[in-house]
Amino acid sequence: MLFITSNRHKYEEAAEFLGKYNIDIKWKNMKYEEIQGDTNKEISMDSCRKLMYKIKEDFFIDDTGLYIDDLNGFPGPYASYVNKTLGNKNIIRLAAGSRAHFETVISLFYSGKIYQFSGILNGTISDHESGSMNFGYDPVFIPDGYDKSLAELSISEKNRISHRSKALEIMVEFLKKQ
Ligand code: ITT
Ligand code: NA
Repeated sequence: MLFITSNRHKYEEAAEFLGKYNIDIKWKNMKYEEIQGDTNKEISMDSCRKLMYKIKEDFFIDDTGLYIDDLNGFPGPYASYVNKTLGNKNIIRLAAGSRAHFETVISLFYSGKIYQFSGILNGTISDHESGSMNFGYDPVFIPDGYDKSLAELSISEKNRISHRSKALEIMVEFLKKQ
């Protein structure tokens, strides 16, 4: 199965998680245009449709958003752009202490059809950056039940609780039934 992403961290997390189920994935980085949209689900569906005409084998993609309550859900599906432009220092300045959640939507192209699976992780925006796992917003996101940021967790620790692993787990359940 191919995982199409430009993001090395996403691939590493998915490979660790799916490895436990003996599902082997191959990383493929393909350029494609992402539409603007209100939800990760619709953006992901559109991207998946574009890619399925180019790729003849089964594949999946991962679209992840960060929704910050005090900012009315911003940056939501614009997480990638905002991470590059504002960065974590400004996220702290704007939203330290706010409730927030990540949502991952996986779109799977399997035997000619598209299936979507999603997972959510709730937490709080920290007032400082911490941790050495430098993936996106992880240094400023404190997951519920923890007193440290996601960037202080190893890949396998993050995979026990994350938005991405929850979505992947539902995909695994689906694949088991096929
Ligand atoms: P793709 O090629 O897979 O689309 P991307 O990096 O552009 O890779 P997204 O469009 O899903 O990914 O953008 C989401 C952004 O949110 C991403 O660039 C990261 O900065 C951040 N992000 C995604 N997942 C995250 C996670 O688990 N922890 C922290 N930040 C995350
Ligand atoms: Na993207």
